[in-house]
Amino acid sequence: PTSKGLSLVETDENGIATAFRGDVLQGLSEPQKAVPARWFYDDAGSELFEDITRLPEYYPTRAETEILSTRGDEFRALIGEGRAVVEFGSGSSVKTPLLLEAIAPAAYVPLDIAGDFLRASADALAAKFPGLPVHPVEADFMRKVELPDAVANLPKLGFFPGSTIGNMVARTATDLLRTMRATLGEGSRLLIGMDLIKDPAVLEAAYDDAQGVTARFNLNLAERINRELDGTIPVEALRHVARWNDDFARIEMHLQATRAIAFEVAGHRFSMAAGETIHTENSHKFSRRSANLLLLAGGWTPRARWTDGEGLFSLILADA
Ligand code: AVI
Repeated sequence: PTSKGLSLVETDENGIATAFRGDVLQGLSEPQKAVPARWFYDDAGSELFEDITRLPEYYPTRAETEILSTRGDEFRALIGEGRAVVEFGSGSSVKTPLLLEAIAPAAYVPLDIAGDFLRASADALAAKFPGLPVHPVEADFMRKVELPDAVANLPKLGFFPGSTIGNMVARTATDLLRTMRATLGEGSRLLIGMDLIKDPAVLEAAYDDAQGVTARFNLNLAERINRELDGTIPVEALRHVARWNDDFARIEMHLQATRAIAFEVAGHRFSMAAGETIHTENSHKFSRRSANLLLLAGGWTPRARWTDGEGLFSLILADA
């Protein structure tokens, strides 16, 4: 599990993730079957996600990296030096160094639920920035986190790149934004990536690439259920679907049954009619206004906004 695993996973004595089992059994029992997207990120899913970020159709990583690598002077002027950067999720190998180079922070605090991943990326960052105090904290950032004493008196900059906020429905997203504000405290700022609404054809291609990597990422969730929860899902009878939901301005990913199927998960029986789907992910896209509204609802005042040259993706700086 890696930095996209957004919730605490408890395991029972059999090593089975009880939270995973609970979410899957409940989600498969709903009229619209659904499994929360955080369960994509086992080791195989995390590797597939890394592959996705390098796909020609998947523009968000490239666009956000372009902003971070070309607007450093503006970040430094607006954010100022000497803050403690608190990253929600372990630092990505590319984006975090770009920000740290630009704003010369006083400390770096990556927060992540996955301890091994956190320590590995913290070590890599510390090696790259000798002299920068790095204080990794193993924690579920969906809840308020106590930051290390060493950064208690420093002004904070929260960093939440990647548009991971878009994987949450508005209620969860506003809860997280408010929790971040509580974690970071008065006078803090937040630099957050939010993907933009665009031509649905571009969006659907980004989530249904020609090489089929996103399809494998989605199908890996069914394979993970089979591996970890004694599942018998006939994965060959599921197909990856990515569709634009215009009412909610989001790409939805589903696993669709190509024929009527029946299977077991953790001793419970389920069936799907031909054409029925399991909803596996939402990826919300934002306009300038809807992004600002979400931030305001979450307790943050937007102050500055950058987009890449093609206007595909935005990074927003907001004040607590
Ligand atoms: C992690 N998250 C921001 C990705 C996204 O674009 O919503 C996850 C993803 N799902 C399919 N492709 C990428």
